[in-house]
Amino acid sequence: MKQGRIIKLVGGLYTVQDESKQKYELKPLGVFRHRNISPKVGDIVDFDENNIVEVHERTNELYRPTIANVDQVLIINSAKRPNFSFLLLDKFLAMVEAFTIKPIIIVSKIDLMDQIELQDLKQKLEYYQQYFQVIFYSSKTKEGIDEILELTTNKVNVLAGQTGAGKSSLLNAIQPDLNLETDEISDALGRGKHTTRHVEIFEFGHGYIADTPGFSKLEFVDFKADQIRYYYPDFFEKSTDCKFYECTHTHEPGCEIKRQVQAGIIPEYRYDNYVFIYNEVLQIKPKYRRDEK
Ligand SMILES: Nc1nc2c(ncn2[C@@H]2O[C@H](COP(=O)(O)OP(=O)(O)OP(=O)(O)O)[C@@H](O)[C@H]2O)c(=O)[nH]1
Ligand SMILES: [Mg+2]
Ligand SMILES: [Zn+2]
Repeated sequence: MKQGRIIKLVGGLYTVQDESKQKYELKPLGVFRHRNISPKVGDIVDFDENNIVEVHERTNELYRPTIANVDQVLIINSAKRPNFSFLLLDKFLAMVEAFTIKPIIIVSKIDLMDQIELQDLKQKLEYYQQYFQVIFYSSKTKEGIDEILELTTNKVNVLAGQTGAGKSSLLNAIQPDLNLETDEISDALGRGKHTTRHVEIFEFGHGYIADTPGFSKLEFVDFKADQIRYYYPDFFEKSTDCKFYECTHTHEPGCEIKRQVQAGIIPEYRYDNYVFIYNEVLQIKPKYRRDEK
């Protein structure tokens, strides 16, 4: 029996790569269907000549894109085209934290900003740097690429970010022979065209990296409002000083988070986005929730 990692799934056919980089095209044993297991990209599996026969236990699972055993998610936010959005950033951060995966913030297309704009953005992101790694990057000038290469080595990395943010361009810069399809911004709103459509993890140097179709909308369908506070690691850490143990940092008196916003320690935009996400999740109709009976 051999062991390898699933790196691609197209039309029910899995591509598995073993330790010596050899690739095999395999189908899962029919028995998986009865056991309610479906092998996923990223899975470590045992296989014979024709079939995947066993799926190893996963450390985590990401949905949409469906990838197992992810070490970290690189959240790509373009400085411009589309414009940098702290709301999108905070949503992506919360989403990745909810999967208990490590997020890394990459500000892409920094070549499109002038010095003053970039300084201003860097300053606004200083607070985030206490809790997350933040990298400033451009596929045009290649600034930041060494840092990205270093932190992605020996890891299974997933790229996330709005369509047009520059995910495929970053992948092409890391591994030019991948030659992924990128596309021109499609309309005046500066949105891309969802050029990337399927999930595959690519080998580069000594790690794996997955491009994902860009999200235009993030869905918190499986979330509960009172859990969002766990997905803001900064708030979670500071919340030990809230008067109430189960403080949601919205309406409660004696809230340390609100105090720190007022004191200028937590940026107002980070807190406002928290309240925005909290209210958004509150409004999701229970019937759409998979986890509520
Ligand atoms: N100026 C500049 N343009 C960039 C940079 N990176 C990407 N672009 C352009 O931005 C557009 C979108 O880039 P993609 O890499 O296709 O974006 P994506 O995130 O993969 O988009 P989806 O596949 O739709 O999710 C393309 O026209 C790229 O040429 C950059 O660093 N600087
Ligand atoms: Mg793409
Ligand atoms: Zn609080």
